Amino acid sequence: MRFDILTIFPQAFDSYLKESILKRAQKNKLIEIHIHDIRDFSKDKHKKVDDVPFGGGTGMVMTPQPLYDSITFVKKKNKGPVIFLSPQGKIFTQSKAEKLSKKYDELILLCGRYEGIDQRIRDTLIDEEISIGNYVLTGGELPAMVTIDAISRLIPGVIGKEQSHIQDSFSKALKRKKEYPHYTRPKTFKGMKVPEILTSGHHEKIKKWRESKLK
Ligand code: 4FD
Repeated sequence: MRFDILTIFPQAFDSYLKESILKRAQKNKLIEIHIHDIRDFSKDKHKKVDDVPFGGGTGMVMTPQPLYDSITFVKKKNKGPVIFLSPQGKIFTQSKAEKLSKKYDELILLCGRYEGIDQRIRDTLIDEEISIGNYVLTGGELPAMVTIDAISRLIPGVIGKEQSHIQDSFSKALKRKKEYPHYTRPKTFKGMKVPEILTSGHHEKIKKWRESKLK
């Protein structure tokens, strides 16, 4: 999967995407992430990317020119849909992550800042608008990272096969959001014991116990 991210805050991605499992996935050529600074496309003498809203009101709006030019530039290399991360978008779910990961090899993610983007860009260049939840953030950068993470881990080889999404409690195969309690070594931690059944080796009994503990 190829992701192209459009942002005015490219450094925001350094922390997460250059570490963790997604770093290995990039090294192993399972995913490709290209980050573009919208400001680099501004034709304004001060590289401005925002302006006051016509009709008045509070806050700033991202101007169309840098958005138009940066999106048009990225579309030459990435043939996937342009997804705008916004609190007004359709809620992003596990099912949506699965659909996007199956349907596309390439995605363009547009991160907004300020109060939003000029409506003419929305009307002409945005294919989908996605929200990661009903809350407002200072930018679409965290939502873009959440989206990339959720989609990438569904690509075969990105996460270890023992944790593969096929047996993930949140996957469609299981069709439920339930999970049983997990324990690991040591058997006793600060006096708290691991349920004995789990260390008994009785696989059938363990299966039954886990089913009884689903939450
Ligand atoms: N819930 C989300 C996405 C972006 C965001 C922004 C309009 C504000 C929350 C467009 C207004 C983008 C989300 C940036 N906050 N803030 O997914």
